[in-house]
Amino acid sequence: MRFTLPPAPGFGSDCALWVAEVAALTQPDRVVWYYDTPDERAALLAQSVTEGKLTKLDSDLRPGSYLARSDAADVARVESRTFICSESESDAGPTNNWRDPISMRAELAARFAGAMRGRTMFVVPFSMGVAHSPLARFGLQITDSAYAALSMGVMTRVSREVRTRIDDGANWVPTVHSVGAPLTADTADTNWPSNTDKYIAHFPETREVWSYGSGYGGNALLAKKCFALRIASVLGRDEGWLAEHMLLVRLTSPEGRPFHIAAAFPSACGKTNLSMLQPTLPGWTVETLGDDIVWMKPGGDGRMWAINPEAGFFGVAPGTGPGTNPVATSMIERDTIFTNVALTPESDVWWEGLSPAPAALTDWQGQPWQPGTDRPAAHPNSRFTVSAGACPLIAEEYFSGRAVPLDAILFGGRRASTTPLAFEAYNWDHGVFMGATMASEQTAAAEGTVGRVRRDPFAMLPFCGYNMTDYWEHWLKISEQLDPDRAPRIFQVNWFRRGENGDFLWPGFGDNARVLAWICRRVAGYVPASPTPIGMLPTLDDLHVHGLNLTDEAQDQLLAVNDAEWAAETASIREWFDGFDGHVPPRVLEQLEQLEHRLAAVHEPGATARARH
Ligand code: OXD
Ligand code: MN
Repeated sequence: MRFTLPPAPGFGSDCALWVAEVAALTQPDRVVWYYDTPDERAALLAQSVTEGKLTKLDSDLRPGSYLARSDAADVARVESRTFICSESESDAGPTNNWRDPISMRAELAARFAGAMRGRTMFVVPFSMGVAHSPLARFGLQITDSAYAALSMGVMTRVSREVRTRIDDGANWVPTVHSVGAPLTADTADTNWPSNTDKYIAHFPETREVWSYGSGYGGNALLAKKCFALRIASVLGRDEGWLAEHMLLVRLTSPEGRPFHIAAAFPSACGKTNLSMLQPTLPGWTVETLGDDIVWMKPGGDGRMWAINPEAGFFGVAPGTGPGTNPVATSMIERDTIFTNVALTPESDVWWEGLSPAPAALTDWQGQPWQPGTDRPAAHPNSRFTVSAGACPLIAEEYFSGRAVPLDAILFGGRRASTTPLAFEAYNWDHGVFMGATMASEQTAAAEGTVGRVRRDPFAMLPFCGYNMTDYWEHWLKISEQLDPDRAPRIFQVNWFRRGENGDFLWPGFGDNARVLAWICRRVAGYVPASPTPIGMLPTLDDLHVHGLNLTDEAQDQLLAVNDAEWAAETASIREWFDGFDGHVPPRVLEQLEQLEHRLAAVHEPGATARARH
């Protein structure tokens, strides 16, 4: 028998009809609308504990908190099974896995047919952004995973009001998720049902997401990467705004001036830590607005206005501890869902970097673990899921939904060499070039070889829902709606440069405030910067590093622009641009030429390091 996916409902159409069509295809035992009210949440948590899908943690040590353990083969985003099914292949571009929408619909229909048998189908109406904010967007997630429904209740604003607004004709994005593990009379359920066959499929023209086979993070919480980045980037292209993989913070200077900074770093490169930083510089304060996604839009005043469309944090647990992120550590003391961390004998959680290892643990796979065991107790991509409202530094905009005006945009990644601690772009186009050529060592957030350097433009390589070079063009074009004197200034940062012995040269964490303060002072026009071939650099004095006891090597290397490294970098950028078959926007190519020219000019007789710009 041949099955078909229900047609996309289209903006403003009847959601109940579409829900019925999805149910007819997937054949769940029951359909439940889930509004995440306190009663519904308590009941679903209790049921998940009874079914063995969640472990309740000790109520005194970690009140209101739970542990989930995933299948060992379902622990990260699966980029190789993430598809952009645009009508034309060139709209997906060379950095995405393209699939023809008609054949993908047929392939998915065969997978989704009967996929929810024996299970409950939850229908979760959610808003990205506070529901009445002009930048908010609505969606529906259908899922057969209680864990996904509960997590959506934390990560987005789930409510009956959203359903009413949808029923009244508001636009909404349809998303469907199945773990792909139907139950029959002779199949027993597992604690983490999933399927080795996985599909994370996006249909940009019809704004749909269909996800099959995985229950983990961005594969399953479809409001996050699938909607708020991949589909939203397409909406932004068509409507004149940007959906970005960025954190958002407000720094207030000792004089009381607020600065809003958005920063794009690849997954697991410290966005959560930076968004909750505790400045070591006296007088500066930080408020947290978001740690993963920013939607931004030029306002009529020529400034760029930004919101965090999410309502919670899905943060990487390992490495989060009182020394690295005391704010997050206290934020997850209660009411948190942990996934793939270790369990203590007292029924609390533990992971590498939280505290000295306890004498005995149960590891993320449920096996006994002691210090000295040759595998980590917590999976490197283990996570906490917690409401943003629990963050002690959360900004008022989390409640009001107001947008904030951006003063600076940062691009960064993990680079052991080449990229100095901080520098500023000469202008918007140069900043777009910096974003487009970002590179970082790969982390455990996605499948793949950890540590390999890959280009990750705008930290959006896995998340841009359309052709990467069209996306760069869109970034260039959007500046036409900005006032050059009020547009956010663009910077590049790298906390991860290493010395000869492999140690990090920069202390990072709270001391990153020294770099952010320099950025704010640049925006305010209080400090000069030195033009170099790669951009405008601070001096160590400008970064107020006294008292940090930096080694001689760190003082020498943190801000160094090394000729041989940059020769290799420009050659590698050129080679990478060649892979785009002549589609790199001329204004981006021009930036590469200018960079090469500035690097060459430094060696011309009588040249100064002064840059051409
Ligand atoms: C995330 C990611 O979960 O980027 O935020 O992988
Ligand atoms: Mn992310």
